[in-house]
This record gives sequence, structure tokens and C-alpha cells, in this order.
Amino acid sequence: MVQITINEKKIEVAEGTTILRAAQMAGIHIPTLCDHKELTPYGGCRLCIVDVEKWRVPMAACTLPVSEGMVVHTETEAIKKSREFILSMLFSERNHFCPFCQVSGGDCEFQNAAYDEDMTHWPIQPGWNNFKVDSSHPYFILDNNRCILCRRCVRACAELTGNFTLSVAERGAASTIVADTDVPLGESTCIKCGMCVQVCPTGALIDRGSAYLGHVKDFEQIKSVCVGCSVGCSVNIMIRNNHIVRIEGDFDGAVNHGLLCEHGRYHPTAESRKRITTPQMRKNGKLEPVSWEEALSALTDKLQPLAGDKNGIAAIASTRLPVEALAMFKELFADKFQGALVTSTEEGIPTAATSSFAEKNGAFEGKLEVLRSADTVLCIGANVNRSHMVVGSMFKRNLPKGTRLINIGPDTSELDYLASTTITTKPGSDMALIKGFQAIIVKEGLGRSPMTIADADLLIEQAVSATGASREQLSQTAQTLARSITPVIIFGKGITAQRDENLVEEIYRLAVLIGAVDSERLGLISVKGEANSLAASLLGLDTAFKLNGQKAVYVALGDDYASKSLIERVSKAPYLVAQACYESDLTEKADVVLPVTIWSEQEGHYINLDGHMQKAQQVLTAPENVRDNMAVFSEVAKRANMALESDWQEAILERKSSVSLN
Ligand SMILES: Nc1nc2c(c(=O)[nH]1)N[C@H]1C(S)=C(S)[C@@H](COP(=O)(O)OP(=O)(O)OC[C@H]3O[C@@H](n4cnc5c(=O)[nH]c(N)nc54)[C@H](O)[C@@H]3O)O[C@H]1N2
Ligand SMILES: Nc1nc2c(c(=O)[nH]1)N[C@H]1C(S)=C(S)[C@@H](COP(=O)(O)OP(=O)(O)OC[C@H]3O[C@@H](n4cnc5c(=O)[nH]c(N)nc54)[C@H](O)[C@@H]3O)O[C@H]1N2
Ligand code: SF4
Ligand code: SF4
Ligand code: FES
Ligand SMILES: [Mo]
Repeated sequence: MVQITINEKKIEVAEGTTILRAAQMAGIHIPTLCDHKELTPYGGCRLCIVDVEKWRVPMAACTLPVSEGMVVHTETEAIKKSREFILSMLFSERNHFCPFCQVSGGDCEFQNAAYDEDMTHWPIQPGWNNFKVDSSHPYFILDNNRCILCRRCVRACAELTGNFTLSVAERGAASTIVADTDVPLGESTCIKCGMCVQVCPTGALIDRGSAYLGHVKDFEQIKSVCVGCSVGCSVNIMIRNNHIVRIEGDFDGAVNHGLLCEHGRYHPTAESRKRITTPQMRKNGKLEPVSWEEALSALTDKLQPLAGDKNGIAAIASTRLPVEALAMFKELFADKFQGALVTSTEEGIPTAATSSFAEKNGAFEGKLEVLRSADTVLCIGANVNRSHMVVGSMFKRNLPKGTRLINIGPDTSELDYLASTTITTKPGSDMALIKGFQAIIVKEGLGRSPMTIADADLLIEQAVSATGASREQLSQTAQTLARSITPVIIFGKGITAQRDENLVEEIYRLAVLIGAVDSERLGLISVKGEANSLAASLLGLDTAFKLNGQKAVYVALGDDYASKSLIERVSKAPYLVAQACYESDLTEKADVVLPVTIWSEQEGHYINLDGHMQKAQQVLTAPENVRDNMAVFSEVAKRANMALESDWQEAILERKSSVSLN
């Protein structure tokens, strides 16, 4: 520990702490602009200058580490004057004509910093540069004329998202923020996560969706969880007049630590499907609006006689529903109605193989945190640059520091340009490939745990012919894996869709062999699907479905999309119930349509891909005639004289989970 004094206050902090962080811990405010708590200190704006006794010039508090006995003053007349000068210089460099800017009036850290120093005008005439405004991006606009070159966006793109799209071109006053080799943002390698916009302290990066819709002080802010996929990122939802204005990443989030992806940040406010706001029933071949009473009693009359019938009811629920609703759905249709088929829209594609291996082996998957320290990531059959972007970011950001990415699958993907090794394989050749890797490692004596393989050469040959990769490439890759200190294996639907528990087991054995999995570390992760993929599998809602003669089909789709294949299969049913939020080809074909709440109008728990149980909050009030999914299930149960009483927290414990729950 180091003793220092700031503004007469004695403070003890850990060695290596910067003056700025020490001051913040002690509740002393030092103005900053380029600093951001999640980004490495940059020391670019100089607004944080402080006076350090025995130092001849003011120092940037954000980059200077404390040393024993240091005496710091943050509010001397000289410092205040310098601060004002620094701000004046920054204002004069570009076009900060505030009245025209969407963040002016409270949301601009730069403007706020000037007000804090009691500045009322520009003491230096601005330079009026004329940089081109880049409006090629679907979600935001880049106006370099308002940029103060703090580089927060550049650092966020590299250090948080790990996409390395943004950088600074030119030098000095001519510096501008550019994408890639100065191409329009909309044509760049940007993955549209929006982190840069969230961290920009000025109006240089403009959020198209929420610009001019108010300031943060006008919004209600509610912390919740994104239900866009199985990562389960923590979000801060900004609401005004029962509308979501903007969604931001929550830097306190247990899983994402602030990161979000395009899907989570922008898609919820860009919904274009048509909402269903009243129950409907098919009458003379046409869907007609009806009362809840009429719809519910008609469908209960239809379902009740089918209870226990082997060809009775098929029920399918979306894996985007909260666990509470899924558990109720299961109790109603599996336990009470004794449905012929009760499953989910994902049919266990992302989870069935891992669950059945877990039945035998217990929890074998690790937590996403292991990715932060991975020196090698083997990504097989998962597209983490598209489908679980935040998982991708957790290791992509370390690629410049030497982390290796090995990407394996049949298709070229956006990950290839970042990968140190890409192996393009033939679909379904994974079993041969994994066994080939094991054989090479064992044969060369590189294994980190014991494994005997009798016919190594044969297995290696089979791997070469099955995958179409060269023997040399397979050998080099196997060696890289075996020589890594902290390797992690990620797999996704490319593997799990094969529904082969043995393939998961061989991947697990490879993980043990290379030391990705040992008594201390579980460096093996399957990325799963929608927000409650894992919960659905824990509830046993994970069987593939083919309809053969069921007399009624009940689809609890919620706000999910129905795939073509699902619609094709269920539309043959003699009686179809669609519990759904939006009009679709599914509801078009239904006999009864029940309008329910969307994700933001209901609350409930989600179990993410690495076992975090998190609660999503209700943030909006639902349209009047729309009901909660659970209320609908309990109405159906009540009318059929069934009592629903199971506890979801117990229900999910009936099966072993592939990853520990917390
Ligand atoms: N933005 C966004 N995110 C999503 C979703 C979304 O719609 N949008 N959907 C969510 C859902 S429901 C799911 S299920 C997940 C899916 O997420 P992932 O599990 O990552 O699945 P995919 O994105 O389909 O990527 C699968 C990869 O496997 C490869 N592959 C195909 N066949 C084989 C094979 O035989 N062997 C190997 N090794 N690879 C193969 C494909 O080329 C592809 O790169 O994503 C979730 N996340
Ligand atoms: N045989 C087989 N069956 C499967 C799977 C499999 O891999 N193989 N996967 C399972 C899984 S994991 C899932 S999640 C389900 C469904 O998983 P998928 O088969 O991947 O579903 P899709 O058909 O891609 O998506 C449904 C429809 O919604 C549209 N859609 C989806 N997201 C958006 C969006 O954000 N905006 C717009 N405008 N349209 C969108 C798509 O264009 C599509 O028409 O199928 C399950 N069943
Ligand atoms: S665009 Fe915003 S975040 Fe990026 S350097 Fe300029 S002011 Fe900073
Ligand atoms: S990675 Fe998944 S949970 Fe996270 S923001 Fe994107 S869609 Fe939402
Ligand atoms: S905050 Fe320290 S130099 Fe910008
Ligand atoms: Mo999925």
C-alpha cells in the first residue's frame, strides 16, 4: 500500500493505482474526458491535470501512478486556469456549436465539463473544420467535426469488442476517427455492437434511434437482462412514455461487463412485425376478433377431451419465454394434459447432446470468464462473430496480445480474418477430426493427461480423408492446442445439431487431453441458442418433433419468430392454437390466436449458456387486451379443472445441467 495526500486528505491505496482512481476512491472529483473506467488510461485530453508537489509541471491524473508520500492538489488557481485553457483549446479545434447537437443540454460530457468550469463562451475563435459526416451506418452517424479525439471509441472497439475497426487517421489537428482503411462505416468490418457510441463523451457518434428523443434525465432507466440470445447480457433500458428509447450495456453486468451486440442493443427498438392485440378465432374459414372468454373456453373444450390421448396434444414453446412460463407450460401440457409431444421451438438442437452427456458425466462445461485468460481458443461449429457476438469479444480483444484463434467448420465466416488458423472441413467430419487431434497429441507424447490410443495412425488418416484438411495442418493445429497453457474449446450448433452425445464426449476428452479441462479450470463451452435454451433443456423440453396424427397443436411462441419448418409441420394439424405476440404465417394458419406480452412487458428468469440465473424486468405496460403467458396457461388449467402448483426452481433441478447453475 502507498500513502498519499490529495487536497489535504490522507489516502491509502494499492501500489500502481493512478492518482485519478485514488481520488475517485476517496470521493474527490477530478474532471476527465478521455478517461473511462473500463478502458486503459490514455492521457490524451489533459483535462485531469493536477498539481503534484515537487513536480515542475501539472500532471495528468489518469495516467500517473501514485508514489509514497505524494502530495496532490486538484483545485489550485493555476490548475483551474489551465483546465479552462485546455477546454477552450478543445472547443476551438472543431465545430462545437452546441445548440445544434443532440447531446447538448445534459448528455454531453464535454459541454458539462465546460459548465463545471463556469465557461459561458469560446474565448478562442473556433477553427470551423469541414470534415465529412459519415451517415452510411444503419444505427449511428459519425461527425468528426464534434470529435475531441479522446479515442474512447477506438479503445472500446479494440479493448471491449475486440473488433479493431476504428482507428485515428492523420495527425494533430487533422486527426479523424476512421473505420478500417478510411472506408464508410456502413461498408466497414463494424459488427454494429454500438459500444463506441455508448462511450463517446460528445455528439460525435450519434445514435440514430434515440437522437433528439430526450436526454437521459428525461428517461426512466431500468436494469434488466437481454433476451436476444443465450449469453444473457445485462442491459440498462431507457424508457419514455411507455417506449424504449435506447438500450445500453450495463458495465456492472455479471456476464457481459458492459458489452452488447447489435441484436441486443438495436433490434428490440427496430421491431417491424404487426402486433396482435385481441384474441382471434377462425369462423367460416376466417380469423375473427373474439373475447378472451370465447377463445379460452373454445380451446379448453377442444383440448380437455384429448388429455391423456396418445394422439392427443402436441405442445411447443419458444425458448425465449421466461423459465417461470416454460415450467408452467410443461406442467400444464406434459403433466396435466399428458400431451403426446411436449417440446420447444429449438427441439433441443443446441442442447440435447450436451444434456445427455451431462446425465452421465455431471456438469462439464465452464463459465465464460475462462475466455478472458485463454491463450488459445478453438472455435468449432460456432459462429461467435454473428450468433453470440459478446462471447466472441471476450477473446477477440486479446488477439493482439497473442491469444490464438483456431476456427473450424465447413463455411467461411467473419471470424476467419481474425483467426490464426482456419480449417475448412467437410460437414459432419467432426468426430473423425476430434479423434485425429487426440491421436496426433497422444502419438507425439504432448498430452497433458493420460490417454491411450491403439491405432493412432489410422485415426489420423481418417481425419485427413474425412475433413479434407492436410495432415500437416492437422498436426500443427493439434500441437498448438497441446502446447497451450490456458486453452478453451467453444462449440455450437455445427456440433450440437448432430445430436451425438459421443461427439460431445470426444470433444470433452480432447479438452482434458490438452489441459483445457482439469481439476481447476473448465475451458469448454457450448454456446446454445435462445435466451432460455438451457432452461428448456433442464425442463426436458428438448425433443425433436415430427407430427404424426396429433389432434391438436398448441404453440406458445410468444414474441419469437416461427421458422418455416415449424410452420410447415404444425399447419397440418387439425386444430392449431397460436399463443403469440405478432402476426405471422403461423398465426395466419391458426384456429385460435391468443395475444400475449412481449419480453419487455413481462418479468421472469433466464438461465444463460453458462448457468447464470438472471431476472429480466418488466419495463413497459402491455396493450390492454394482451395477457401474460403465464396468466393464459393458468386460465386454460383452471377451465380444465387442473391445478398448476409446481415450483420452477425445483422443476429445473430434475435433470443434471451441463454447466453449474448460479
Ligand atoms: N444475432 C443473433 N444471434 C443469435 C441468433 C440470431 O438469430 N441472431 N440465434 C440464436 C440461436 S436460436 C442459436 S441456436 C444460436 C446458434 O449459434 P451457433 O451455435 O453459433 O450456430 P450458427 O451461428 O448457426 O453457427 C454454426 C456454425 O457451424 C458451422 N457448421 C455447420 N455444419 C457444421 C459441421 O458439420 N461441423 C462443424 N464443425 N461446423 C459446422 C456453420 O458453418 C456455422 O459457422 O445463435 C443464437 N444467437
Ligand atoms: N433440423 C433442424 N431443426 C432445427 C434447427 C436446426 O439447426 N436443424 N435449429 C433449431 C433451433 S436452435 C431453432 S432456434 C429453431 C429455429 O431456428 P432456425 O431454423 O434458425 O429459424 P429461422 O428459420 O432461421 O428463423 C425463423 C424465421 O424468422 C426470421 N427471422 C429470424 N430473426 C429475424 C429478425 O431478427 N428479423 C427478421 N426480419 N426476421 C427474422 C427468419 O428469416 C426466418 O424466416 O429451429 C430448431 N430446429
Ligand atoms: S468519436 Fe467520440 S469517442 Fe471517438 S474520439 Fe471522437 S469524441 Fe472520442
Ligand atoms: S450477445 Fe446475446 S444476450 Fe448479449 S446483447 Fe447480444 S443478443 Fe443480447
Ligand atoms: S482524462 Fe486524463 S488525460 Fe484525459
Ligand atoms: Mo436456436
